[in-house]
Amino acid sequence: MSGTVATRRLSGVQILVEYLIRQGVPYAVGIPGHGSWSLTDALLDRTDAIRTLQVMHEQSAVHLADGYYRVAGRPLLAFTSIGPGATNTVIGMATAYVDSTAVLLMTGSAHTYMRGHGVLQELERRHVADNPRIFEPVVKEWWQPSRVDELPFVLHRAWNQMLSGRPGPVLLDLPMDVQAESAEVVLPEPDEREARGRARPAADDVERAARLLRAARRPVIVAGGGAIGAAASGEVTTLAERLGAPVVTTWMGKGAIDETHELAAQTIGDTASTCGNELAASADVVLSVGCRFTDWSASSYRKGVTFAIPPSRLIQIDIDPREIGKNYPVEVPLVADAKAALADLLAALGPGGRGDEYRETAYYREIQEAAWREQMEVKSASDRVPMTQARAIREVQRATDPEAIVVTGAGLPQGIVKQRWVTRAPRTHITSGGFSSMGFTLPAAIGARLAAPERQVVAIAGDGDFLQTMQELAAAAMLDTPVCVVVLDNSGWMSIKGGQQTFFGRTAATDFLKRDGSSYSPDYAAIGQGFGLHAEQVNDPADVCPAVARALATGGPSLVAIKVSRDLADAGPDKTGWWDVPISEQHPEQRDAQLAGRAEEQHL
Ligand SMILES: Cc1ncc(C[n+]2csc(CCOP(=O)(O)OP(=O)(O)O)c2C)c(N)n1
Ligand SMILES: [Mg+2]
Repeated sequence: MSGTVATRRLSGVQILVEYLIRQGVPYAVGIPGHGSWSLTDALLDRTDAIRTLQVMHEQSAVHLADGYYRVAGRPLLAFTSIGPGATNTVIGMATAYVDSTAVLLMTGSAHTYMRGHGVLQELERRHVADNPRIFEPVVKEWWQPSRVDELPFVLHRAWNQMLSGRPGPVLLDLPMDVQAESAEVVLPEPDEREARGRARPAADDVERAARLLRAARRPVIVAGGGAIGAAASGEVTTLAERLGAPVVTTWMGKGAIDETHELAAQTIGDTASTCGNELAASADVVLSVGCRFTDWSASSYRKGVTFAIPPSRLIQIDIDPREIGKNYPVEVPLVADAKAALADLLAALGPGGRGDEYRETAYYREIQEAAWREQMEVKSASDRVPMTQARAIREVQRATDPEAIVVTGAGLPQGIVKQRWVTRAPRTHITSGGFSSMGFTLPAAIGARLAAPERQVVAIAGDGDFLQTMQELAAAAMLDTPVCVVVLDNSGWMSIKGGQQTFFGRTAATDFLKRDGSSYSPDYAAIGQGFGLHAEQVNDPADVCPAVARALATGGPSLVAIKVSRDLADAGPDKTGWWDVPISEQHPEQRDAQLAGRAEEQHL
């Protein structure tokens, strides 16, 4: 073969652009600056194959790419200039890193021959061209090539690193001269470099797991983000039916099973479901599929609240060995791709009986009787005005198709949607789960819609979340991306206020107040209109569904602002678990409660 491979003379950024086109990347999203002039210039020559999208803040470029990946399972390029544009993306990369989603970020970097001299916007006092070290804890790997001819190698390494094993964001910090200079190169053939294949678990461990599951009387499957990332929802559901086991989900795992399935036992953790927690805590065997057992999902490890491991015996599937045994002792570790591990487990269990035989067990009746729905009705059916967020999202969902995508960021809406939105399919519940970033909702929703142009996309943001990236209404307007932004306006950071009240008995700096002490809210409908969107204000629960339906029917970007309750008792999701928040001696009552719970935690 040698001597027959075609070389091409390409600039650094042309190599990048041509490589992205070979990988089928449809969009490059970011804000140009002198640090990435060469890139935006090179993109101009390939508008036939890759489109440049503008956002109004670099954080949003990464959230948008992240939202796209969460829906499509394929990455985009996010790009920035050098310096502040680059550092603006850190929260986006951290969000992607914590939730194991793939984003390729290119930041501009000082010319190699001028590194350290103090190029405009260079960070150089501790190390020349030092931007990437800011990103070190939030990327799987980063590169700062010094020569153009390094780029083909760097790109196929970056691509595989981003997408193989446990996915994650990667950073290419590209010096301006390396962007501009040309070299004779061979572009990597994606096929020849692709790290295809699914890592399988050890066969003897699969046998042990199957034996444990066969003997289990109260098995529970815990589906995390890994189940969705590995496209293992079908296997999760089949295994649940084979075992008669309920499936509970974490934030990232919501959608791993159709939540109307009779074995779907809802979410687990502190703002989740009572049925999910009760079943998981009383399981004899817990099978976890790609979940980290965070404090939020595991009720800070307090025994018997969400889990009791031991005495429950844990079979843990994870692609990343560092998650195995991290928070609970493991009886059977299965270091593997979730889909492959579940397929092997199903094969080891052998053929079952009838598909719905599980319906005859007492355990099944218990799963069906778990009294959660009635409790949810209290807030979800409430007629009060200003309405509960629970009612608001019920009405929003009434206006949408079953396969609609819902997107949330931090705040009460994130917990409410986790607890009450009925998710029917994987990759339709998109949230900044592990890092729980505010400001995620709107830009990620734009990315979600670009990934699924045939789906309805509803971005449900708290006013605080929305106010962090609302400038992306401009991006939605310019792209004419039909996302429906629902702003739940309670004049404050109510989730934080609620926590203050619970844990400290008083609140501070969480209400949006005018100097006279009255509540402050911008006019969100006017803001939407100001950006050129169809926008409405809604105050009555009965008006929410028609307003959202009208907004979706416009076929363009839209905004529905909803006044929601500021009353802490009914503002947010029901607390269903336990969360360990350290409390000072100044609040003895709350501190005693915390210490009592802490004494029962199992992680030590
Ligand atoms: C970027 C960022 N800053 C701060 C926080 C801490 N935080 C979590 S929720 C929240 C308030 C969210 O307010 P809002 O979006 O209005 O929702 P609400 O709880 O009021 O319904 C804050 C400040 C965070 N998660 N992310
Ligand atoms: Mg709020």
